Amino acid sequence: MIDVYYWPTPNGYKITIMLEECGLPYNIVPVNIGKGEQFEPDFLKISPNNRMPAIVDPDGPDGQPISIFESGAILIYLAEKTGKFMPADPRGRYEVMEWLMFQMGGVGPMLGQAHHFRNYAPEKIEYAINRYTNEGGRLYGVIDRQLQDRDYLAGEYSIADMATMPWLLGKHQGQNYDDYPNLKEWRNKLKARPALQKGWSVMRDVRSVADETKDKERWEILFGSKQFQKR
Ligand SMILES: N[C@@H](CCC(=O)N[C@@H](CS)C(=O)NCC(=O)O)C(=O)O
Repeated sequence: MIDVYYWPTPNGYKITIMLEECGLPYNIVPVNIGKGEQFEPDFLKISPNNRMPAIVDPDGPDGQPISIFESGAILIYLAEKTGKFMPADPRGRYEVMEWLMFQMGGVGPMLGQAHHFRNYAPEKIEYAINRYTNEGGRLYGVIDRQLQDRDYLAGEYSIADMATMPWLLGKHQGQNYDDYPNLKEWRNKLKARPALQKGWSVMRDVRSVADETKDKERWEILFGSKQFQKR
């Protein structure tokens, strides 16, 4: 069974959503990033960037165990393992890759910064809040335009949709879904999928933004000196 090194965050949800959509059995190995478990030497062996998610599949492509970190790489791995949610034909496959890379390089990092400066930063820095909120709005707009004439980001429902949807957190990122009607419709359609709902709810009850901002130890681990120690 696949071990999923996991904590309930948008990058974690991507993987549980895909596993649920594929009907693959999995075992959750919690990595409590608020307690610093991402820095444990054993975890760093499979995820050298001290970030979750990561997976260990005892039945890798050559029949041997394989570990993978980076959520985009994990999604591609699972799509190739199962033959699901990424077309086999090169044109369709590159289209999925384009939108997956757009999520990994743009939507995740930029909206993550919007979320950080709006909700977690100890000082309210207007320049940073505006920069990332505006960039976030631009990215919402790109998604909205892409969905003008298709149902899913890359045509068919794919790992690109699963990667992007959990990252669109609306008001936490200074965005209003009503300003992006195609995005809103797509998001509602995805939210109605039972497998997506199941994957998106794994351990969700253990975290809330309000608790995180109040918890100084957690803040220090994630954003303070503990994060930047040489390892
Ligand atoms: N590019 C990575 C990013 C993963 C990432 O940022 N994970 C966060 C939670 S969403 C994490 O593990 N944070 C722990 C830390 O900052 O120390 C991926 O997509 O897998």
